[in-house]
Amino acid sequence: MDDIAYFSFSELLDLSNRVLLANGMAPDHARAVAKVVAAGQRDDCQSHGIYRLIVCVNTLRNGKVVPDARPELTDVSPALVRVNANFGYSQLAFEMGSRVLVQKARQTGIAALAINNCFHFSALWPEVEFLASEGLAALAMTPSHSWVAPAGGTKPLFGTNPVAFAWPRTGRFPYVFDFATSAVARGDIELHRRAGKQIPTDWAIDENGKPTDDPTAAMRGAMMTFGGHKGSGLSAMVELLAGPLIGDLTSSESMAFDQGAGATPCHGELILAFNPPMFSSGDSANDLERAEALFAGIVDQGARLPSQRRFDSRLRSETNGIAVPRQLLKDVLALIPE
Ligand code: NDP
Ligand code: PYC
Repeated sequence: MDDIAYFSFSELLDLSNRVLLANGMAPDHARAVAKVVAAGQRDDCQSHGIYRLIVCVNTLRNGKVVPDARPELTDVSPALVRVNANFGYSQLAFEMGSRVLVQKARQTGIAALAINNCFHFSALWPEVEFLASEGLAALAMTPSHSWVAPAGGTKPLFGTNPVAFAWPRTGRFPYVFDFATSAVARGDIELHRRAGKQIPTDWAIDENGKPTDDPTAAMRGAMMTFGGHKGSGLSAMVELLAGPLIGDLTSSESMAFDQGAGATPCHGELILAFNPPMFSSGDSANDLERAEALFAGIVDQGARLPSQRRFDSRLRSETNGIAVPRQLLKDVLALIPE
């Protein structure tokens, strides 16, 4: 039997939605969460595709997340909107806040959305890509749980702390990068463990501070930042801007809040949006053309743009269907109670 099953986007949305509803998530949250995990699978982001349903359901079952939380929006100032997710998943809070963020960035040139008290498990590219589709440049960041040692240290302190950026491009996919400030997302280590595969020895150290190729030992020890002190500095920036700056938890505080439940991290997120025409000193069209020249300078020498693999996967999924490993499908279907 072929070990891959293929789905249309609407079939995968429906499957994800059913799993979440069957585990007590409110319909509007289930719809919003299903959309991002199905999009992750469509774009071949295995660590943040439908595998995340397993983690979501575990978090729903251990009672940490509020499955029907009502996000509350506060219009703080002309350039700042806050959404309190009230201990629900982040997606609905983002949907609510991002509409206001777009209006504010259009009016003021730059605006921020602070999301507080959200359970956060998703990739950030769907968020910055949405803002780019509205003609804005965008930057998003969020902490997680303290799994990562600062460069030169051996004890977990930082989260895997992703940073995502998008730049709008007319008639093309936007320029987007989205990466953890750790050597790799923790989800990737978990996928290696599930597949019985070793990990590269520069991803993590074990509990004795020694490099390890064993995913289980890595998860008990500490993950490494990417690029040594550079990733470490960026990771601290994420802790500060999406933590104390917005009145929310750092990754170690999120871990303490978890009380050993093993739930999805709960903390804040910061999203910034920039309106290019308002920043331009005059000739915005020319500025955007110069941005295109920069991208051409990357691809013309044989390098690839970040997210190109993902966009290619998206187009392939649209033609061939979205690939789901059968073992993963079995594990996801098993989440629906009899
Ligand atoms: P990857 O290392 O897989 O990819 C990082 C980025 O670099 C992607 O935009 C990728 O594009 C790009 N890229 C990869 N290789 C190249 C290359 N050769 N040339 C140019 N660009 C390249 O990501 P991570 O493992 O660090 O993170 C994976 C996901 O996990 C992210 O979406 C992140 O948001 C999510 N995450 C979420 C967390 C949370 O708390 N919510 C915590 C940590 C991670 P492409 O995709 O096209 O390969
Ligand atoms: O893969 O590191 C990760 C992660 C943490 C929270 C959500 N994803």
